[in-house]
Amino acid sequence: MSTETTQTNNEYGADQIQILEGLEAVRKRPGMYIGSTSERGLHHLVYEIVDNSIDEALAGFCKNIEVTINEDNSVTVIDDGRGIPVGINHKAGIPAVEVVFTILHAGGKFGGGGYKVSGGLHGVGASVVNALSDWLEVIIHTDGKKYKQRYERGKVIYPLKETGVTDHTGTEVTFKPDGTIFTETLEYDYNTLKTRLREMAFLTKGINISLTDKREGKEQTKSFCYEGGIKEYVEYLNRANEPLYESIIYCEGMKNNVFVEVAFQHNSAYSESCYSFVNNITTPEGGTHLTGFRNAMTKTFNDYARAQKILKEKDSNLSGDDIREGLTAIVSIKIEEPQFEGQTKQKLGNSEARGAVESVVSEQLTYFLEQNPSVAKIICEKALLAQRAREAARRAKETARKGALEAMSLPGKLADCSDKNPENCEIYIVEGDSAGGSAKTARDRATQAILPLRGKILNVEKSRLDKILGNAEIRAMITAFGTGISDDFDISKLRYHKIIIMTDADVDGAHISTLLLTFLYRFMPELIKEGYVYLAQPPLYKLEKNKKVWYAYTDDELNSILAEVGRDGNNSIQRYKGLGEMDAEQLWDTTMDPKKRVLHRVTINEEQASDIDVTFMTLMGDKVEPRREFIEANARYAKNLDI
Ligand code: TTJ
Repeated sequence: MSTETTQTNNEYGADQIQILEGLEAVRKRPGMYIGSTSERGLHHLVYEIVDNSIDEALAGFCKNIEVTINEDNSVTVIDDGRGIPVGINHKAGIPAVEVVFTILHAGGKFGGGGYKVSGGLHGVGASVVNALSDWLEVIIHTDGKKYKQRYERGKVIYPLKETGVTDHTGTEVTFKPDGTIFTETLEYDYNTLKTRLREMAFLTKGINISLTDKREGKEQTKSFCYEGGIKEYVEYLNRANEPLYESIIYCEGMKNNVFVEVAFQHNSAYSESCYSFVNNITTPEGGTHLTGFRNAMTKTFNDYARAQKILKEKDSNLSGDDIREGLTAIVSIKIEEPQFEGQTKQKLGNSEARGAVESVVSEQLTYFLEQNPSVAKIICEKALLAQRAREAARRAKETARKGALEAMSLPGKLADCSDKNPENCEIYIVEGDSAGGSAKTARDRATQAILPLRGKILNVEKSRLDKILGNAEIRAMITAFGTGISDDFDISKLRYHKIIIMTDADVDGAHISTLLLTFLYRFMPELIKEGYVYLAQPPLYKLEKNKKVWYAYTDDELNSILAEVGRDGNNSIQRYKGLGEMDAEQLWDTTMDPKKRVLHRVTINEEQASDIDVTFMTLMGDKVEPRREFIEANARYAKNLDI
């Protein structure tokens, strides 16, 4: 305890001690309050502050929120709410705004009225941001006057002061994260903030949220406002697909003190994309609210299909999976005291949420189906087809399993490696037989296995399970990897710790890579999450001069090599159009030799899971135009796949 905190020279000295001890605890163990001090924690500071303005919007008093990344990587958040109260809080004996920024867990609880519904990772609020900032300044416009206060590392620099007059109300907070706490990075990422702020705008209908980057060379701005809220979110997620029907089905209601909002629409694809939120926080592991939604969907559609004789007496019930085939849904609830469970605290535990969602959705969906029989029929028929395909798939899987057990055979086209320790082993998935042949000649037989694939591989976004499991190329991959898929997946059986996708460095190659990644993402996501999947990078150019050879992997690289060796008539530049143009030795030198090659590990950022679904749906969906635009804009998918 430092000396200054024990000097009690004014009437609220005792409170001051408590305050500083509280914030000191935050500085000692920042991870406990914001999850981490990495880039992720740094960004959470912004969300914590913005959450306060969102609360004000939910209370009905704030329409606009402006977020600015300043040149020094400090961040400013401005809203047009009522302004944080500046009057003395009688319990603490200091202005309420000072309570908000200096007392742990004080956020939103004072002053009565509307309850605090939104909340950051742990709902800890503004005082934690203050404690972890080099400095923080708050400006309040209220009752015709302007007020200001500054803090450094959580400590008050001067008492709240009046600084002038104003003709509007609102709150403005600027903070600079503390470099002694955030040791990894202090640089804000525009796209990370953009993704989360867009999500917040979808989840709070009608709110206008803008993001502006003022850093030199990065100047840009974007604003989000969705009058339709989560209905528009579903439309956005489904934008690259063919919806099965026009309407986006929407249910909303209050039950057991839980506010429930659900929006969904089916598309012609086969996977389910369902995102759930509690108080605007994503719950990647679902929980009671999602269970309630699923129960309501299964029960309501089965009841309807029975009543309408779409399901005959002899037919078995539609399963939840059948009804959710091709479903894009958002389930968003607001609840007073959310209980999060599970290892990562990402799963909602409150039992009252299950009943609330189930009852709101059952009631309103039943009504919707009665009013919209043609939509109801389309969904039921899709579910019936799914049910039949699922039965066929079960049979296909059974035979596949038997086949694998009986023969224990690896695919014929696989050139396996001799080392049997998966940690040492890698498998190259190679596009085309001719490149596959060169790769087989070039490889290190001890540790490198080659699996050539012929032509385009199946688009799993557009095929049902029975067809997918019947596809020869996909079966070859499954058996070669050794892990099984979906529910049977067992990562401990993985035979190679590097799965390397090697395709031509052109648009077709990029498309094939994407098809392969889509398959892995849908059926073996753990392989990507655990970092076992890589993209090889073949060179784009070969440059020869005076019997010397250089390879360039990008246009920039070619230019810098040319700058070095001189641009003259003795250069011969070859533009590789495909892997097939390289002989075995060149392929080894440029793309396979572990000492020289360039590999890109494919990763998924959990927070961007919904964006990744969109990425795959964009690439694999029915509409050609978004796909072409996407491929052109992201030649190596650097944007969302974060390679
Ligand atoms: C609380 O109840 C009385 C009227 O004002 C309410 C309030 O605190 N509103 C409010 C807080 N609006 N905006 C904020 C806020 C904005 C930022 C950017 C940061 C913080 C900590 C609070």
